[in-house]
Amino acid sequence: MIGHLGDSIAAIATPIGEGAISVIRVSGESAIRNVANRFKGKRNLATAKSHTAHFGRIVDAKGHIVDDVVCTVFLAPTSFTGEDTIEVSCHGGIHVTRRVLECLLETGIRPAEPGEFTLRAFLNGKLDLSQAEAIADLIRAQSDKAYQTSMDQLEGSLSKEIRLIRDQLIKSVGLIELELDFVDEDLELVDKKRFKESIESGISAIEKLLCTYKYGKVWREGVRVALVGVPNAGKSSLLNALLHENRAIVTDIAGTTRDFIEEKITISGVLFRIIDTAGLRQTEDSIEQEGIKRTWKIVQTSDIIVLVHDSTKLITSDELKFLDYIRENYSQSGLIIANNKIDLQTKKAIINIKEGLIIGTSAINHEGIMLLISELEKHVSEKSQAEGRESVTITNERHYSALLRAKEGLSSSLESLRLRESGEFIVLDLRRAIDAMGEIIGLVTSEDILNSIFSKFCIGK
Ligand SMILES: Nc1nc2c(ncn2[C@@H]2O[C@H](COP(=O)(O)OP(=O)(O)OP(=O)(O)O)[C@@H](O)[C@H]2O)c(=O)[nH]1
Ligand SMILES: [Mg+2]
Repeated sequence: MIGHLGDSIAAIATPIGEGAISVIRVSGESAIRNVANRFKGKRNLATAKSHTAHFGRIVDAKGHIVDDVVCTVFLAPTSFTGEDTIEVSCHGGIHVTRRVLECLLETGIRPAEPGEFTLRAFLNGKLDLSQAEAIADLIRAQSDKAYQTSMDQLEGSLSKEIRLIRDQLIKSVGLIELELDFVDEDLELVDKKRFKESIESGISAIEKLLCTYKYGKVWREGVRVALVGVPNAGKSSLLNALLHENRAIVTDIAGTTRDFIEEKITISGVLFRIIDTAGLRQTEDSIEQEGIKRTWKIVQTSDIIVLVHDSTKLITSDELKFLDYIRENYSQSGLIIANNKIDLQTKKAIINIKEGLIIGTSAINHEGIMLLISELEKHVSEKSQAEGRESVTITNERHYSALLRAKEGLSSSLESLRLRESGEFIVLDLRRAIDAMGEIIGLVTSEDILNSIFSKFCIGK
């Protein structure tokens, strides 16, 4: 899609549905001229000044009125895309919006691909790649934290940090390259101690950023909380209690939940994805077996595991097996035991579980639910503080993997330095790191990378 930068493109920029207004965005060299051909108003749009709005009508090829509109004109380069752009606000109905769009397309404008407006903004230097990605994150943000981190990124906090580290590395490479130019004269222009310190400070800055990813990712995508346990322990009831609605089917038949159910709740600005799973037990039922397989997969990808135990029962071998698995594979700080059905007050079975935090709950009369919620909240805030919350947070896997590669490059340049290898090796490693940093903000890029980023945008963005 990068090949057709000159074309004028158009797309509906507002959600398809009924609303007060819809906005159709048009951008490109001939954008204003084309729309002007179908616009009847007091002013000729083709000669309109930038940042002006004009009331009028869109008419079809035969001159029939299609809709009343307001056209807002932005002349290059002071528009979002950096090109001449016109935004047509029409009545917000599905059919009327499509009719207006069709009329405009008839003038030779082509439909925009997903993310093509933002791609153009990037290619025209209006924003860098990490800022373009922040726009997609901002639109998708479902919690305050996700909103804040994407807004910071859009404002350029990440770009600034990356440029700072990268510029320092470029200086270091420059020095080594200079020395290589004078290799025959055996001149030592670089103070190796200072050079080493500068690379080490680059590594430590990158490591700080890498550390933020664990929680950056969680803030962007939500904290995954799995409700796990044996059948009939009350997992689905607990999900319903957390959501304050009857989302999951609850019965006294063991094995009610066959497939997992995921629901979202926001606690103190953080999105939590609560996943109710199929009860763990040995079973001959093939549907249930598949459900249990999925439960294990969910356990492996969850940030917090709530083992729901029926407090009226002794711990079962399935629960013990599960706890063994957690002990071997997880940090126990991510385990909470909901000792459920405490309202029944039967002769209490002692739970001899040593790990995790135990909270007495009753999904039926909502006892312990607030405590459970505050523990979920505490878990995230404690962890994020322990990880050292920096002002810049890495939320995107692409950035994370580029930073890892940058760190690798820097580490091997240090190793080459230690082994007194030729400066050429050091330059090669440093260049690798510089390029990886450049990928984050889009200084180094390929059509594949751009396509994979922008194809995930919505049409009209
Ligand atoms: N008294 C009491 N009963 C509960 C409580 N939580 C769940 N139950 C009951 O226990 C039974 C099983 O509850 P579910 O929520 O379906 O249990 P589950 O763990 O999802 O079970 P599966 O889906 O079969 O794995 C139902 O009859 C619920 O009403 C509780 O806190 N107190
Ligand atoms: Mg269930």
